[in-house]
Amino acid sequence: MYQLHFYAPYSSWSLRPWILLKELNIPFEEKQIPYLQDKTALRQLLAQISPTAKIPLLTDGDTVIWDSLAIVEYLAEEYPQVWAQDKDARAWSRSVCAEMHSGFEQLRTFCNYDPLKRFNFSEICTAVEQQKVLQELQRIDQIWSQGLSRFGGDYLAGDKFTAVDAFFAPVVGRIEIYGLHGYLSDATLRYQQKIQHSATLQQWLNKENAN
Ligand SMILES: N[C@@H](CCC(=O)N[C@@H](CS)C(=O)NCC(=O)O)C(=O)O
Repeated sequence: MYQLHFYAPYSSWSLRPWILLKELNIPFEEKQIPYLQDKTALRQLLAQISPTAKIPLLTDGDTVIWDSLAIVEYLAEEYPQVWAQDKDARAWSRSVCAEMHSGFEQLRTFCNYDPLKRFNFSEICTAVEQQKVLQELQRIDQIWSQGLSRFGGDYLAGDKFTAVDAFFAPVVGRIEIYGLHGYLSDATLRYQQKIQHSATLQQWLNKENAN
């Protein structure tokens, strides 16, 4: 059986494969790592598990897969429902997942993923920082609007939860944490609320720290 090594609810990168496995009902064993405040101790602990000293990490017998994008692609080999059935939707999904994986630096930097807290965006960010974040949020709104209208479902690539929804789940959280709802259009706000209040995401947020 797959084993997913992660820490919850503070690891945004771990949320991606975890929520995908849960939403798709793929059996796996949860190997939750204690989230240590001492960063050196945390890094030493992670180095024992992962070649990059980072999580998430998936094992499948002797096969070890690290990095959320590689994990998703590995799962897709056995479970084609990881990506949308429609070829065009799959191509779009892979493109925006890659864009998310390698970009959105401002959002990551200034809107740290601290999912159990709430912050006032205009108080914790300077005007310049806000502008940088909002530029990226505009792109998120554009991506989500495009997926919702083009593939015609409640999810980004159609009527089922797929990897592209998993990849944007941490952004759903960041919008909630920093109260950025007002910068979304109606359809994307509905999508953000649907994911934020889904039973699966709530299960993630309620995860006990393994400490
Ligand atoms: N690109 C990697 C990023 C993984 C990553 O940065 N994970 C963070 C947790 S959210 C981590 O393990 N940080 C530990 C550290 O940097 O010491 C992925 O997609 O899995």
